This record gives sequence, C-alpha cells and structure tokens, in this order.
Amino acid sequence: MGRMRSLLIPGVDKKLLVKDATKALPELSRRRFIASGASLGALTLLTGCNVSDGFSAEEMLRQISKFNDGVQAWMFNPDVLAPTFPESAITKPFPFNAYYELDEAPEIDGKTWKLEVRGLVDNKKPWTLEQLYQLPQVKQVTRHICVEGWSAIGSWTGTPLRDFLKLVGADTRARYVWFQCADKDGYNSPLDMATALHPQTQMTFKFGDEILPRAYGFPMKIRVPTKLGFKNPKYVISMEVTNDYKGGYWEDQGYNSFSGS
Ligand SMILES: Nc1nc2c(c(=O)[nH]1)N[C@H]1C(S)=C(S)[C@@H](COP(=O)(O)O)O[C@H]1N2
Ligand SMILES: [Mo]
Repeated sequence: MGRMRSLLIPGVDKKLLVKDATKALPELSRRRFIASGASLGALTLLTGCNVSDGFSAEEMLRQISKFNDGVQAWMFNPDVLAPTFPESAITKPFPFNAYYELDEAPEIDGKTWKLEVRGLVDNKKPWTLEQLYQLPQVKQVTRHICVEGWSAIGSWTGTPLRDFLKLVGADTRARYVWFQCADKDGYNSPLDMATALHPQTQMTFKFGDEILPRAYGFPMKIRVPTKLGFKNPKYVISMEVTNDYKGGYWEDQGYNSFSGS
C-alpha cells in the first residue's frame, strides 16, 4: 500500500461513493456497515464489482439498491462464510503487494525458520515448517481485496487457524491473535479472536498447488477472506495470543482495525 494508487475509479470520489452507497443500504446493514468502518473494500466484496477493471460507480450503486438485509448479513457476521469461487475464476497473474518492491521482500530459509507461539497458550514450543506441513490442510478459492483499489481471486491452501489454536491450547477467550512478520522495517497485525476462529481463517502454506512463493509470503501467511488485504500478514514469524491491543503496521496509520471485507 506504500505506492498509493489514489484514484480507484477515474473521476469518482471514493468518500462520496461510500457515502452514497451507505444511504442506499437497508437500515440494519447500514448500521453494521458504519460500525465496521464503512470501507470501499466491503462494498466491493458485497457487490462483486471488481474495482481493478473498469466498473462504474453507477453499477456499484445499482447492485446495492437491489440488496435487502438478509443477503448481505454475512459480511458483518463472524459465523458466515465469505464467497468461494471455482478455480477457473483465479486471477492470473495474481498481484504482489507490499510497502516495498518484490526484490526487497523477505527471503526466508524454510529449513531454519520457526514459528514462535507466544502469550496465552499452554504450549509455547516453536514450530518448524516441516512440523506445520504435517497438519491437515484445506484449499479455498476466495477474493482478496486491497483498500488501494484492486481485488483478485486466489487459491490458498493451509491449516485452519482455529485448529492450530486448539492444538497449542490457546485461551480463545483472549481478545486478539497478534502476528509479527519478517519484513525489514517490520510488519504486524492484530486479528480479533472471533475472526481468528472463523472457519475460513487459514495458516497458508500454498498458493495454487505450489509451495507459497516468496511474493505471497513464504513460508506462511495468514489468509483472512473476511478481512481486507492488509489484515492478511505474509512472512509470519510469530503469533501471540493476547488481551492487549498491540497495533499494526496499517492500523497505526489510521486504517480501521476491524476492516471487514
Ligand atoms: N508482511 C507483510 N504482509 C502483508 C503486507 C506487507 O507489506 N508485509 N501487505 C499487505 C497488503 S496491504 C496486501 S493487499 C496483501 C498483498 O498480498 P499479495 O502480495 O499476496 O497479493 O498483503 C498484506 N500483508
Ligand atoms: Mo492491501
């Protein structure tokens, strides 16, 4: 997000669009949408309008006016699933994004890397990649939405985070799981416990059918299809179960920490 692509839709003011869309939402959804931080990302996922390839603001508003509270409740409800797609819908090539260029992305040695587990957990033993690869994995094809104004469908395979939290004896009454990454200037992000326990929130080891490439976060990223892209940390080196709000790279710069997509 460092290289701000400022205009999402040529000639359209993002704030005004979100405002118009908010007005068009039915009552219950409107309240939830505002409470969640009223993001364009949420509207993008809701309408299926892909902000990266020429959609019109009118089209987005037209889609919203067709909604009722029932069909969109999933967006704000931690029990409801984000939409999944067929493999044929996968965006190729899938975009790389970080606050730096790809050649500056962390280069992690999978043989020496260990995932540190900290905080309110029974078992704080670090995990090697080999050990993590032994855990049961599932594949899901979902849409990733970046607040910078693009979205893309990708295929991610890994272990549901909730299964891992159970395995290490995490106190799931705690408020957050906080992730730290290997980026040279640091990157971190807190995830609320309800989202950490969401069935689609995943410790991801593969993109498509390949070992997660460096661009997308080798050796492990946290894939959260119900949140915006910046709440999907790549190059993860530690997770901490905590009641303290420790902030995050983009959260500290004013992005809403809830940031539902
Ligand atoms: N460690 C780390 N994780 C990160 C970022 C980053 O700069 N560093 N950028 C975030 C943002 S803003 C986006 S949109 C996605 C991009 O993921 P991708 O490169 O797989 O498309 O990663 C997120 N996770
Ligand atoms: Mo992003």
